[in-house]
Amino acid sequence: MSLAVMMNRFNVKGRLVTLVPFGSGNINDTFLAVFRNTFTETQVVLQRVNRKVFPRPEDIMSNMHTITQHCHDKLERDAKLGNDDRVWQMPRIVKTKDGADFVRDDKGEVWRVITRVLSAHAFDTAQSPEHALECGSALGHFHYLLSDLDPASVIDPLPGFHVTSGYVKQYDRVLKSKNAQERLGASMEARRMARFIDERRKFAMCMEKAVASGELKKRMFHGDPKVNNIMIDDFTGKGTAMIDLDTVSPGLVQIDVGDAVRSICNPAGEEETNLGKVTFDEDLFLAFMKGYIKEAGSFMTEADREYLYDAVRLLPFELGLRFFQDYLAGDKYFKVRQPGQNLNRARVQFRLCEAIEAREGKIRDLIKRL
Ligand code: GN1
Ligand code: MG
Repeated sequence: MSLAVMMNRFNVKGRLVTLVPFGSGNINDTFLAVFRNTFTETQVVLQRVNRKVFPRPEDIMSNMHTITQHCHDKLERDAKLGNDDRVWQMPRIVKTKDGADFVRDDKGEVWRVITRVLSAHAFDTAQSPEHALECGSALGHFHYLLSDLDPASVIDPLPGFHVTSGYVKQYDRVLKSKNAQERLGASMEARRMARFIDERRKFAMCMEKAVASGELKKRMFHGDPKVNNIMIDDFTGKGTAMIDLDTVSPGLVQIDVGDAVRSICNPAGEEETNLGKVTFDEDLFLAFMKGYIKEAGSFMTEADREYLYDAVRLLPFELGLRFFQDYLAGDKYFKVRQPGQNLNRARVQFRLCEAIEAREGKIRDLIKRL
């Protein structure tokens, strides 16, 4: 079935005028579709959901209904109280012409359509401290909107997601394979990275320990709040939406902060091949955190703040570990365009992690003064 035929199974008004690859996700395949009729234009996003990563599409779609409805209701209440200084937008599910949330094609692939947030853009890297501040505000606002959603009302879309100990176990399993041993044997860089991981095994458990001891409580988190999932309003320059809602589920808000920071405070981006350009930008960090705390400060406890540094250090480590493990396993999870891409992505994250470790005192200080 062609892409256009698939697209036309969904209920969008007008005639399909264009359908092109869109965005830079590592998991799903994404396309932008533009429909027009005499008087209006509608833009939607068509996605083939990665079945290996999300084997139960009905769960992610049902979660999306729950999440968007909850946020919508809260926004309406806030508007009545006059608490809505930011125009917030959310993607919405576009049903099929038969009223379903998604289509399974003859090959078993899962397709869904969501609306595009208009007059707004996301960027692959932070553009300025002002942009970083708006990213922080958007994430904080998103956490605020979801802070009173009962975590039991969503289904865990990806069991084990951001459970660092699970990634370490998976890495240890892969390490024993012939493929991994060959790749390690062939590259000094890969062996250096294996040592980097070994030196941080204890630290890798920090957030899980804090949850187990009751110090930290899971709320709702986004799961993937990297810079290109944060939409900025074209007209006001304000953060206006969080997109890519498939991983929104019970989790630690600190994990989201760590994930957003590793993506925003490294101006070189995730795909940089010149490691010398990978740095931790303190100005971007301070701006991001200011925006975040302004929106989320009201529900954060002392302990919540105490663990921010650990999360900021952990997330580049965890993502580097996930990329490295996937490289050793033969690129089974993250899409690659060339061999060695996952190894390079891991190098970038580990370099960022080192840059953060070298600034521990300063980062902790900045957080205290917020
Ligand atoms: C994946 O597909 P994308 O780019 O939205 C991954 C995130 C990583 C990110 C790194 C479900 O997200 O956890 O941080 O790549 N998503 C999943 O670019 O594993
Ligand atoms: Mg994603």
